[in-house]
Amino acid sequence: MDDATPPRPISPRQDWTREEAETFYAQPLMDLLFQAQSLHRQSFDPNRIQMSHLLSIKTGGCAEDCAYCAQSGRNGSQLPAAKLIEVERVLAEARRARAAGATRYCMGAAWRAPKDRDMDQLVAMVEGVKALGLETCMTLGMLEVEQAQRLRAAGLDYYNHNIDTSERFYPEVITTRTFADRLETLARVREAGIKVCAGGILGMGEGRQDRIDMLVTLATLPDHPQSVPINLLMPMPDTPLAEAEPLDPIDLVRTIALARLMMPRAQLRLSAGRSGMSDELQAMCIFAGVNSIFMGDRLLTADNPGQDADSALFARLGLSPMADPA
Ligand code: SAM
Ligand code: DTB
Ligand code: SF4
Repeated sequence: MDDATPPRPISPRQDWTREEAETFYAQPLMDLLFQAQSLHRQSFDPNRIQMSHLLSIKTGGCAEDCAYCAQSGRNGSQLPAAKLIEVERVLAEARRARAAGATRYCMGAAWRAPKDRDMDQLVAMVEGVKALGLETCMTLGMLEVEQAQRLRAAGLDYYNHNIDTSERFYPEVITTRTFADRLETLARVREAGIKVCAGGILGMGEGRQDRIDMLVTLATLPDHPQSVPINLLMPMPDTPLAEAEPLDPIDLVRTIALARLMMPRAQLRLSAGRSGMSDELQAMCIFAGVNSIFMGDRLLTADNPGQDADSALFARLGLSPMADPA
């Protein structure tokens, strides 16, 4: 593509190539941001943010070796393994989250995969949260076909399962399961009729091409994921990535803008890492196409800005939550 003909995104498409994506990513930032924001406005109110709430329903002692994760039993982290929590605790938290303006409730477990003996309790959590009028989301690791079908029948709206990075870089981050395993679970989720939430982490030492390739993989799935979380690595003590070189924040913004251009209708969530970001950087991410965040002062094990900081951010930027707090 020559300089005289700026690339024109046509949406939504599933035939993205690496070269085309690279052309968008490498443009002058103002051009990239303008395109992303223009497309964003065709599908979303630019001043409204969807709020999700995250709860760890089973913490620590995970069998996988994800190099970024505080919950891996294989990393040096001291986090003790807990049991799956009681349904009532999940529902009490969900009521609080709803009152604070959340519209989606995400339940995360530090598992390689759920065991069949846990399914009744998981089903009860989905049914209970759904009955509160919240959208339901779970992230439990790999799923069998029957497990996906049971969760769907219980009312599960979304399943989060991240590809995390490019296929090339993936083995440098996780060795206990493959990129293909991840795609297989995503296919089972999609085929069960559950909406797909899939994204990744930036700032793990990957290169620009890895960030682009990750988005190309997501945007060339049989359907675009309905929800795409972009996490900025939160370096956790005693993990192999504890001392990772911080990402240039402009690369975070470029990646978000590219995700918005490639998956124009997806909910794009600025997930982990907001607690280390300035209001100005968050504002740029939102301008680039973010329209969803996690609210509350905790993610799974790590800190999140919390309600006071987010209310101040929203006031400074003139944003409002998708649902008004009760
Ligand atoms: N165990 C399940 C799994 O990995 O599929 C679900 C929970 S796992 C913690 C969900 C996602 O959180 C990971 O795929 C990763 O993208 C993100 N994540 C975990 N630790 C993180 C960290 N320290 N910084 C940023 N993102 C992180
Ligand atoms: C996602 O992509 N980010 C969330 C959610 N999916 C489950 C998790 C972020 C975890 C951050 C690190 C922690 O809390 O331990
Ligand atoms: Fe386990 Fe998920 Fe953490 Fe990987 S990211 S170690 S699968 S909890």
